[in-house]
Amino acid sequence: MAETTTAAGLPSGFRGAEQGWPELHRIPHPPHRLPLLGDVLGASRHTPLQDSLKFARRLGPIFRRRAFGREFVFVWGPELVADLADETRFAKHVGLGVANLRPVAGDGLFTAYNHEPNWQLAHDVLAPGFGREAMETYHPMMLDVAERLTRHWDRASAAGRPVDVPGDMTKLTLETIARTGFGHDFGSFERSRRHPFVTAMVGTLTYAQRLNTVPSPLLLRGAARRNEADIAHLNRTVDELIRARRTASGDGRGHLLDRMLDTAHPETGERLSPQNVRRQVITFLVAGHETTSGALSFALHHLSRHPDVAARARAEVDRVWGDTPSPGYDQVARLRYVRRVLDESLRLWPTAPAYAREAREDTMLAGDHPMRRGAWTLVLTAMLHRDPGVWGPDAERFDPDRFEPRAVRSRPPHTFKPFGTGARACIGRQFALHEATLVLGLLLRRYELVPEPGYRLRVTERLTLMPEGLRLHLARRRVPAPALSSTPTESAGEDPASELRCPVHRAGE
Ligand code: MNH
Repeated sequence: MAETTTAAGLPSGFRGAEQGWPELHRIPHPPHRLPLLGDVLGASRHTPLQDSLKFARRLGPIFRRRAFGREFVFVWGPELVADLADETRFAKHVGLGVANLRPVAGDGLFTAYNHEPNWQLAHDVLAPGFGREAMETYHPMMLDVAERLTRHWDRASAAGRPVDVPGDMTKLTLETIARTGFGHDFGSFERSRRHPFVTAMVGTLTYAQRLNTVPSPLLLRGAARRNEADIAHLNRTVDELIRARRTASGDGRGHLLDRMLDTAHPETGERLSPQNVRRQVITFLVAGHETTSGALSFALHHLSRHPDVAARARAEVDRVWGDTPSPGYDQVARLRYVRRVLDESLRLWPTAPAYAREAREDTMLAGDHPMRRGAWTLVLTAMLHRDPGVWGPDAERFDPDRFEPRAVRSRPPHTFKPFGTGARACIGRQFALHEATLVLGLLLRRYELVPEPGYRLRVTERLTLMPEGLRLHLARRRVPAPALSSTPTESAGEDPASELRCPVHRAGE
């Protein structure tokens, strides 16, 4: 599959802003610019996001940076972000990191261009696979994988060893998506070395990230060859998976792969091609695990640092779950406070920290910045989530109460966007939130989380964010006593107004 590339070898979405923003000169940029490299002072190629946050603080709600001889516009001011959420004038832009994944994921959901027919087809065929009914069938599989994690952590705590949080969360989320998506088991918790499939996947992700931060892909020729081999390995493995399911006839157990293979479009009767199914499988494996793993890891970090929050969350788990060994599907949604802990973690460190939007027509951004059709900008979610104008003077402080319903209602819309926006927002949102809430509940109920002395949060950036080197010590709790009375909890369940045609996207997004 040949991708269009520019002379510099960059994906075609990698266009500078000079052409698209007629009044670019009005957008501030950092003061010290180097002729060739651009705004590199105070910037490191390992931390592009965190550098952008520094620039954002200095330069305000819209700013630009120069890299590789091109200009890039960044936006995080709430009025600007809200305007960019207008789907009639703006749409997802496939560029930079997303475009770099095209060789791996092609026209799969995440990397498809808006005009590619396979996006709508795959969205319509797969959306029910992320609806409530499907989630209920994934729940016992998620529980199963989570129990492998707790067995692993029980051994560590018995031996007095700290646990490697990001490493173990990545094993957990990978096994969960492999199991619910394709009925597959990578054996992550049982192996001492990574599964070759995982190595290949991480390899392609790392390569895609490096393409963003290197002036010319020619500098990566050796890595490019390895990348080709990694992609070939991924394709081969997935094709085998698909073949195995095709021959195991009548084995439909409601995995995503079953749906992809068996479901025709509800209106047109069209089906996904085998080539496209392969791309969706790779897409879900890639998109479905690192972001959730990071979200869980940050949440565990915050919980270990805020014993008061952990105690409140734990009390909720004990109250809602009692001593049932296997909480049911509905008992996860009832963990309202645990869910707020997760939201607040995703506020401070949205693990997919930015998304790109482009103008569908010549337009004026927030009445102030003219954009030509096709011009695009990066929305810095991580900075939007720290705007004192929205979140108050203590915006940097971890406080789950910001997500109490009344507090949420008092904020303007489009101020919390960890899952992106509009038609191309995350299809796996409910999946991720259910999985993460379930796992946090199980872990809080079982362990006290003790930080490692002297650990200071450092955030590593691949395409996603992760707390680097986070280790926690665990103390086993006593098994919770049976609840004396089952007090009715805060009104649980789904918002009745969420009956939309698409089971994934709701009103208000
Ligand atoms: Mn997910 C799109 C964040 C979990 C599958 N996801 C997006 C976008 C964001 C995002 C942001 C929009 C990107 C863009 O506009 O370019 N996703 C997350 C986060 C988590 C997450 C923060 C966990 C926490 N995502 C998941 C899971 C799955 C998944 C789990 C699958 C099981 N995400 C996707 C897919 C898309 C997407 C597929 C692309 C949807 C589309 O364009 O139609």
